[in-house]
Amino acid sequence: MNLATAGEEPGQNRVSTRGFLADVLAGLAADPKTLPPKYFYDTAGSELFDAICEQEEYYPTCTEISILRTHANDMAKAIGADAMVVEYGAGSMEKIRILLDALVTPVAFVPVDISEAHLIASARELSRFYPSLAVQQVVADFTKPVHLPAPPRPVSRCVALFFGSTIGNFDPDPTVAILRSIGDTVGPEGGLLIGVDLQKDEDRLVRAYDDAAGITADFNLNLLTRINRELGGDFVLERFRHLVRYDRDLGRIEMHLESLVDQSVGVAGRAFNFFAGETIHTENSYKYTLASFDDLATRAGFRCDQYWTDGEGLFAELFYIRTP
Ligand code: AVJ
Repeated sequence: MNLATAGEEPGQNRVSTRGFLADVLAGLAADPKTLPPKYFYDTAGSELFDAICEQEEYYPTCTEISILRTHANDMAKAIGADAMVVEYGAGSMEKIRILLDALVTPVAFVPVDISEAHLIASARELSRFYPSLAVQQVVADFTKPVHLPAPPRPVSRCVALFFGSTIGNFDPDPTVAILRSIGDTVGPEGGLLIGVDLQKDEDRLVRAYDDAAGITADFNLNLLTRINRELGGDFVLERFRHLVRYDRDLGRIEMHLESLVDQSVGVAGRAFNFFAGETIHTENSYKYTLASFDDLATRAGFRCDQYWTDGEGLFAELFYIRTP
């Protein structure tokens, strides 16, 4: 068992305060205002995200889990024995365990995530269940090329796992770039098993991002709490509200934080003015058809080997092989 964290110095949060500050100042100065969704996941945000996944309206998590449960053996067959599995945006123990239980003698499990605390806790827990599996986590931003650790024994194939429709956070061109960089990481004949949220009726989509219990609203607003705490911001949370819309043309859910009043907010000694109704665009979540996603993956140098969906066609799990 290997629990060393590659990629960054131990004890350091990968999201440097300087990078966070620069991104926040640039985003709030932009028109329209925007903040990158990767900053949602501080400790509180990661916990809120886990709570979102338990909301009845948020269908992606439970749907993907049921697809994995139903087809794990076929997926394991497609991946093959003695694989190194690299999980991008390492999140749910439940999902990875379903696959690990089906895989034949996997060589190593490499979770890659930006939240070090979350990553280490998850890796520890996983190691308890798979004592003979090398768990070699990497703290990294997966939008950039990832340097993989050396496996403890020879690997037949390297397979990236990208669950949860996390890829949906990115616009189409960056998506192609990320998929291409995953292809470079796994190498020729490497694989990619990716979960993609599918287009469906607007009402169902909007409810998934605006749950009745208000957990997604808290998740969105927590970004302001984080800015207040880490960057000396003075956002008053009561003066903003969680806003969700679906852009049918672009096929994406958008999350915003809407200013309820005309106001000025300070961050790190700088002032940002908001008019009532003005929003900070905090997240996109693209929804695809099988064909529209396949188009992006093909552009990134992958060919689809197999895919699996649920009975309602809500979500898809696609297995790609990198073309040489
Ligand atoms: C983790 C990016 C897949 O887009 O559905 C959930 C994040 N945001 N609810 C998504 C999220 C609001 C989630 N991803």
